[in-house]
Amino acid sequence: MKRILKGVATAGILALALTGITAGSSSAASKKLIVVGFAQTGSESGWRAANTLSMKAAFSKANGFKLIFNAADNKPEAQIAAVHSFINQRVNAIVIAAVVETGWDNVLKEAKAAKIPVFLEDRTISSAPSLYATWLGDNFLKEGTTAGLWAKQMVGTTPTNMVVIEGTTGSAPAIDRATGFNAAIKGSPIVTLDSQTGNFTRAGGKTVMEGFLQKYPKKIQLLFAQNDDMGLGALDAIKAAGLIPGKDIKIVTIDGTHDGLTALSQGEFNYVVECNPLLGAGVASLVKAVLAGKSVPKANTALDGAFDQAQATAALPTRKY
Ligand code: GYE
Repeated sequence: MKRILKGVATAGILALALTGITAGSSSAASKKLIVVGFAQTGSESGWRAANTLSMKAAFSKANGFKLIFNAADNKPEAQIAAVHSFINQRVNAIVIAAVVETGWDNVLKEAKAAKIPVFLEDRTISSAPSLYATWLGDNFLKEGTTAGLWAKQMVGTTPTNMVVIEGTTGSAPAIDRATGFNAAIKGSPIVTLDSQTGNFTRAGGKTVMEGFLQKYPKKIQLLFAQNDDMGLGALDAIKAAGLIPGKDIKIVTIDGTHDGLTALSQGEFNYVVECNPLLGAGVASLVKAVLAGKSVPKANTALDGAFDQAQATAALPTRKY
């Protein structure tokens, strides 16, 4: 992540989204389709479901693509195997939403040797930028910072015990959101009692929160869940313990899915930072540009907002994911 963001101007993803994708539909049938292998993380969350839909819609036949889709059940080995298989199938381009940041060098070198450009979607990796064409995703560090600044401002001078439910260990969003959040709460009276992974899933969030509530009875006042789904899972555990989410335990999450904003609108969450999953059109434009020999920025960042209760209520009727 750091490597990419350093000194890179982020550029017009909206412009990209608007240009590349429109050409096509009627002439596409007569043209050769661009074969793209997409290695998706899995189907861990509502965010992921929206991201998969967005990618499938953008990489459609009407837009000139043949998409080979693989979901790796959040297993790094399975994901690398999928990329190997894309290389063996001689696809025109490979898109990866990397489960974890590390372990990519060898397979990316193979793709490079086979002259197949690789596009990173959503998550960043720690390999040298020369091993891939470009990345398009959200700014996870900033999301963590926004969540942390809200927490700091919310607690004011009141000593507050916090627990954290982390995303997939070793994933860019888990690493960067923690870094941003921790830096933002520095100097505040927030004490981190515990921090454990819930793998970005509802079931994981519920199990981890149950453990926290047993281990620290009546002590927890704030929960930072690194995505909506884990926060939603935690709600069940909090209610089962006879506590009121949003009141007895304040909750801040990241993503801004329909379900997350609904919980916020109902007062069960207290703040939600947005992470836009609708990246398909932007990625498809980048693929077309690179295959056409155009130069593109190495990093392309989506813009994200944040919501309090009133803003969530206002946004829900037109929320697209
Ligand atoms: O926050 C989480 C998903 O990589 C930004 O992955 C994405 C994260 C998202 O499963 O819900």
